[in-house]
Amino acid sequence: MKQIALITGATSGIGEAAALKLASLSYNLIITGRRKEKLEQLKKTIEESTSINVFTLCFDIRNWEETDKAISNLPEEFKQIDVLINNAGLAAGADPVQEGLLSDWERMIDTNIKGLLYISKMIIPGMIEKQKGHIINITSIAGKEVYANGNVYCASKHAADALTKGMRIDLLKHNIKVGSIAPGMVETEFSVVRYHGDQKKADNVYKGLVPLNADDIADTIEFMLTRPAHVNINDILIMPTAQASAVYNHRS
Ligand code: NDP
Ligand code: 8X3
Repeated sequence: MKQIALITGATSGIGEAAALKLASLSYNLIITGRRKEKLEQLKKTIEESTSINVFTLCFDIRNWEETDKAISNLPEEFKQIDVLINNAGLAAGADPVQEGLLSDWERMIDTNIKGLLYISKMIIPGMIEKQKGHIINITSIAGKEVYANGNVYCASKHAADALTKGMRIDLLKHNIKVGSIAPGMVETEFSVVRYHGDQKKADNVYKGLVPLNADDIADTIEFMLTRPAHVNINDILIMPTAQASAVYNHRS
């Protein structure tokens, strides 16, 4: 029987690449996001080229009732989830804290912290019942370091890093692996979202250097998932060669 993986935020970037990678590793998939057409397109792409079954869940992870309803109503054949990739997340804005927008702060805190908690709360009981599971949280270099104008995004990713550690401790006795991947710059829709749709500002983020791409993170997920049962990778900090820290980059 195929194992089942649930990937949040699979409509673009890292989540989409992770879905394609996990399909190639023979996982049946539950993919989530708010953009229904993108979810349906990805399901079609995977199901047309593989023997993988894909179930789509279109909901806003910031909303507890929607999250609860989506997971509670999974069909029987998708209920036994083996792997949870907590990927959905975003940065909104890059302003000094004194100029930050309340709406940006709420989007980041509600998605990156509360969303991660909501979906985990729904999935963990099934893993405890089986005494087996693997949770990978996509955190960030922003969860290790704080940089200018990163304030609330950095705080939300520090929280995701702390939650990873806390989950690992609490789930230890249930044989559930918990780990995180903390990427530096990855070229996805991330910067377009951060700059509220300003493509020019987004392009500038990657100007003169080669950033990571979403497949690099999907490869890292594969590495973590394919370790033997007695090995858990706690955390991987992965950067482009041209990036040494949150603030030191080499641009040509
Ligand atoms: P993308 O913007 O390409 O993807 C973000 C995904 O999150 C989308 O699928 C989006 O789906 C989903 N998402 C966002 N908000 C919600 C919501 N409220 N409810 C449900 N789904 C949501 O960015 P990335 O792939 O780069 O980002 C993935 C993760 O990686 C994030 O947690 C990000 O913080 C982290 N990260 C990214 C880095 C980078 O440089 N790109 C570096 C370090 C970490 P939809 O819009 O359809 O809802
Ligand atoms: C995304 C990477 O450097 O913008 O988490 O924080 S960074």
